[in-house]
Amino acid sequence: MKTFYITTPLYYINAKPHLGHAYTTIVADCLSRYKEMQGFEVRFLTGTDEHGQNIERAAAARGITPSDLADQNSEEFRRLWSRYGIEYTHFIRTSEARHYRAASEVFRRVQQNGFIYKGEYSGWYCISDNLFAPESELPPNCEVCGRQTERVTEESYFFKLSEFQQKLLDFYEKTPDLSISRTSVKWGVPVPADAQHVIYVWFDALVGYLTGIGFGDPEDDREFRKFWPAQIHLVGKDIIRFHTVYWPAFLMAAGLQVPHKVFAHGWWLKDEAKMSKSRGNVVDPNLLLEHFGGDAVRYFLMREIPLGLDGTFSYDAVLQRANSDLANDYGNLVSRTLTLISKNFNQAIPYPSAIEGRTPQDNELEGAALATVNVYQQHMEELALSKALESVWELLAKTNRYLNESSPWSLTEDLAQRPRLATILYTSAEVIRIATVLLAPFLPESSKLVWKQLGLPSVLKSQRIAELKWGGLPVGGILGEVAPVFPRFDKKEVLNKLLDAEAKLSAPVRPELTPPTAAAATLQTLDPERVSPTPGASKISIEDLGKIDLRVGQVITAERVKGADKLLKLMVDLGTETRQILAGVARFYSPEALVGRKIIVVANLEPRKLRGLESNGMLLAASVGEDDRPVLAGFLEEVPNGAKLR
Ligand code: ME8
Repeated sequence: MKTFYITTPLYYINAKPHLGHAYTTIVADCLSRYKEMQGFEVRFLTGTDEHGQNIERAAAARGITPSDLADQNSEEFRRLWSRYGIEYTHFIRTSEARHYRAASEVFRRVQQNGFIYKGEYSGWYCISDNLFAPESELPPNCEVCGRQTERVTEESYFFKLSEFQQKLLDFYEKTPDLSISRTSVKWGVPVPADAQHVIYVWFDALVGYLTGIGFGDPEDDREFRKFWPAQIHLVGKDIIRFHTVYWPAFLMAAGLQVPHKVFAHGWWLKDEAKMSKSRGNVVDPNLLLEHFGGDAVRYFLMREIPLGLDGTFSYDAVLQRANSDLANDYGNLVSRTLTLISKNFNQAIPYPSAIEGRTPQDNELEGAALATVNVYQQHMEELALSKALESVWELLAKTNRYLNESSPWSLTEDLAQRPRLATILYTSAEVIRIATVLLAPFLPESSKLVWKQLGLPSVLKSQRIAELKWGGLPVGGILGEVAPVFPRFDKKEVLNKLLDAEAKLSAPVRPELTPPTAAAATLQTLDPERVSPTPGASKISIEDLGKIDLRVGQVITAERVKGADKLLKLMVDLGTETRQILAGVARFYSPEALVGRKIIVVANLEPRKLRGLESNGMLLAASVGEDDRPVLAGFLEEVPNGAKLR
């Protein structure tokens, strides 16, 4: 049997899944279901990327361990996939023991082959995207998320990316070598024979595509040998470079085959920006599911934008698709055809005579159905999923027109018209059967319901698309119970409900990066002997405000204070001087998480001694939740150290 292996990115678990993650995974599910219906033996891998500084910070900010955060959020992903009918065959978590084994093994092979050396890395790094930025004097903004990068200087292992220049494209002719280990992070796969270092999170995560299907399993790596290299790594366009530059080079260096194809799709936008947790403009896929059902959302996502382009999300557009395409075009065709058969032929599929009561229109529709099967397959092979759906909808529209023109409901009383009536209804029901097979990869739940109503005993998933022929609907077959499959939504009512639910949902945020909403947080000064701001305290004059000297600082070093589990001792660069400040954040931020970070400092506070150490200033942070978790205030744009806030 031919094999097909498809992967989605392994998603970061520093936050819950949003619609963007659901999108990629649904595309992969549709493709894998399609390939299965083409007779392939399919492996479909998804999973979670759990290491790195970003996750360490997110966990610290919540006061839990990275591994607890990973457990919670990885489960959220799995639960969501099952609610959307996503049938992956493999799920890999990069914190699993089998993955540590595989990632170390690939690292070791690359090292043995002479492509790794030890040096010192000093450069700008985005901890959110785990991306190195080009060298420059001032910290550049990350090209993916736009946030300011941080200076990182540490001993590191390097991967000789330059060695693959010839094998890869011209465009990275001058690419410098790539730092592939970190010493400032602990949460990760240790470098073989040098536990001071952990493997760079992208090296680690990409190997997940191998681990998931058994690479490095000493007992049994048959799956790996059978399914690698993957046919498609499906990703968003944000992570093309990792998949098309680093990944093939890592694989070549380890002596492994490179994937056949990396396909990058576009982004869902909201308010004209990429939907992303850190921007706080995400749509909750669980909320959509509760209001529309999984299939309607799947259909909307696959149909609304061509794979590869960006698209703007709106509830209105989902409603429009659900009501007009699903309820009207498909649902209505099914219900009027099957109801007429039920009423007039005692629930049995009628016999379409080849001679009596046959018209050219019947032949034309039959031809259109078979042509659609071909066109649909061509589009699917090119990953043009929305076009494949369009082709099915053209067929449904033709069939609705055919019914309107041949008007079977006006023939029911005339016995002489029985053969004509039988032919019309058979033709329409047979188109429904063919369309339903084509729609099965997209609408796994509702297509099964239609299949049952057609009275077909076979398993829909085991139908072979390429073998679809006219006449598969058995004459005399008894229909199942006919009932509406797709609800029609009252636009106003659903929109109101959605907006209500959205308002109630205090969207979970990447705690270390996104400021919480005003309602949930007040600003606090991170004084270790903190006096909480009193709500409703009396107003102050502008002159009073002017007395507070607020400045931008950057944490240069951070360390724990012995015997004080809440305190961190920070050295903060204020532009013109470096200050020692003690901050009561140790339960929520690790020292590593703060180094390099821009903060806001109350600079003219009287110095005080705490635990025998001088503290010369205070940090500003939001205070969140019942445990008053501090979330440090910061800036999305670049600001020089020492800049005054007014
Ligand atoms: O990048 N529109 O994980 P991640 C469409 N862990 N798709 C979107 C999207 C949007 N607005 N936002 C996210 C990582 N996605 C790494 C991957 S792979 C070995 C490691 C989808 O959680 C899209 O597939 O940031 C994008 O590439 C992916 O989520 C990024 O997920």
